Amino acid sequence: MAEADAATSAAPVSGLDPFSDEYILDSYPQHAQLRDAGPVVLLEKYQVYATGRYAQVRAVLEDAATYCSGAGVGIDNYHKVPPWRPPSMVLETDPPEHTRNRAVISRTLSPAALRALRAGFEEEAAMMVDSLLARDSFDAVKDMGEAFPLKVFANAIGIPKEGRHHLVAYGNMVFNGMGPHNKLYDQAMANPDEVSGWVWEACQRRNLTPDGLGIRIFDAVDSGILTDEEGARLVRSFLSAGTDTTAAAIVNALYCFATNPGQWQALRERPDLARAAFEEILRFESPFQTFFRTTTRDAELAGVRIPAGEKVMLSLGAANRDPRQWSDPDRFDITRTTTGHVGFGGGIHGCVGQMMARLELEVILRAMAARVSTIEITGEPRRMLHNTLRGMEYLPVRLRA
Ligand code: OVV
Repeated sequence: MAEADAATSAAPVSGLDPFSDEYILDSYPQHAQLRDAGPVVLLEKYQVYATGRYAQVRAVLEDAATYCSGAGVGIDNYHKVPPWRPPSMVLETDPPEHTRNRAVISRTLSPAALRALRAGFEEEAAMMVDSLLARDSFDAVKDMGEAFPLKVFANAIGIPKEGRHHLVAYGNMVFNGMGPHNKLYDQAMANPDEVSGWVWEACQRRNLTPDGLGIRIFDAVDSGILTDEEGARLVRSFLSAGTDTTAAAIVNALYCFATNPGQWQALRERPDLARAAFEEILRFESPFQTFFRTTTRDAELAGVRIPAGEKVMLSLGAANRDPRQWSDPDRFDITRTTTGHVGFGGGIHGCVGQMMARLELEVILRAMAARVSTIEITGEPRRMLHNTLRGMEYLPVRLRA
């Protein structure tokens, strides 16, 4: 926040490209290079600032007045490049609009509302795990990661059953769309009208079930806080943020336990660790790897100058493994203290759906812990090439009772 002065220095320039195949396929050594290049660096290729260090990521998250979201949280500055869709009313806004809109979403995700969903989620998780146990092997990406939120979360919101696969394509647009206009961006945006059109229809009041969470957003329309269009756009946030992120988290959970069988046995012995295990999964394999803020004024971060109007990339994935913050960060340990991880972001924009995500993952991990003795990868997994999310494209798995 301080004006640039003699005590500050220009950011070191880095040749890293966090959106390249090379970086995505081998992220952890690359994250280390990003952190070690300095507390804040200038990414030469994109001319944006970036930090992968925990302390600086946290400092930016906690200072929304200096590092705003209203210019978009992808690499594009919406004041210069028009957004590819009408901006999100929570993700891509600043106070006071953000505060008002977030409160509307927050109310629908109350502890009581989530408690009411638990029994149904447990039943679905048990059915899913039983049916997967009956198969020789399956693709954890399609058959678990995508299948669970497409059924359970989409039912909870109350959207139509037909065409839900569009949600996965839409999440790909939203999250690849936060990156540069590279081949991943172009692939994700291949069929924009059909996908966006389906999602927008699903957000309309007339298409939402009377007992779901989505329709509750329209209470704020009835009380005059939002217009109809704004109500639909807030429902769109559920659908944008709640499918691909959770799908990646489920797949990353399977991957973590399959590759750390001792940790799986630890969870089986103590299923009450399910919630703690999920936090460690988010720290260790963060689904939401990267997003951006934009400086509202000349800023200074760890002694480095960042001029006003610049994009700053936050690498949550790198911060969650920063050895300056975590001891033995590259060890997956479901008994460690994960307090303060930034897998859900933080500050005023910290994930508003995090209790929903925790509920989904907890019921899956508990259903598995009660039934599954071993998790085995049966073929060559393929990592997902993606500008923002960390997950798998294909993960063949066998579960044994
Ligand atoms: C957290 C998040 C990710 C993607 C989209 C949105 C939110 C949204 O509000 O549309």
